[in-house]
Amino acid sequence: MRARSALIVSGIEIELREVVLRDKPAEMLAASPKGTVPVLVLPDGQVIDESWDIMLWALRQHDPQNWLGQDECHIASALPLVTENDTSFKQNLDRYKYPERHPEQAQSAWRSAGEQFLQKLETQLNVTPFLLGEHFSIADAPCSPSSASSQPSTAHGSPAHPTPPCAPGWIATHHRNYFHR
Ligand SMILES: N[C@@H](CCC(=O)N[C@@H](CS)C(=O)NCC(=O)O)C(=O)O
Repeated sequence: MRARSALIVSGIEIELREVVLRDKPAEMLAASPKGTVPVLVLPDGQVIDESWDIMLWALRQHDPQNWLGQDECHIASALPLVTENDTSFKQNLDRYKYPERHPEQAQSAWRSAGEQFLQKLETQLNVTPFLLGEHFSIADAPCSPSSASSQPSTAHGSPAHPTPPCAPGWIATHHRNYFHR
């Protein structure tokens, strides 16, 4: 979603091909044998197959909403947050959502571990409207969908908990950016 939202915001035209992950097309695997999406194939044959790299590629060409900020420092500040989002937070979220696959700890322990990251985001969002300041940036786009998906759901067999911290207005901004263009 983050790669797609950066491509949308940048206004770069692409041909979108949806794939079924359990039946990956040979053309996709030929372009990127690691077998994860997104995969961006450029007209000259160059392949970019990490969502963060696709974001940077798109926004470095056209960044009308200034997601990249004034200089490289903005990107450097975003990176630790995005990395934590993609590694320990996603792992804790997944384990919280599917506790039957991870019986080594109680579901509440996965939840508490994940909440530490949400609390970090919330603390920053109490200071500034977005993670790196006054404007939606390259840090917000990757982190807000994961935070939104951390809202507990009984669909996954999880008991209903009070909503974990995370500014709903901030999550809504991401959805506005992405869905209403
Ligand atoms: N670090 C990669 C992670 C990509 C990733 O894991 N994508 C998932 C879908 S969200 C995937 O393609 N999984 C492969 C599969 O389910 O077979 C990125 O951000 O581009």
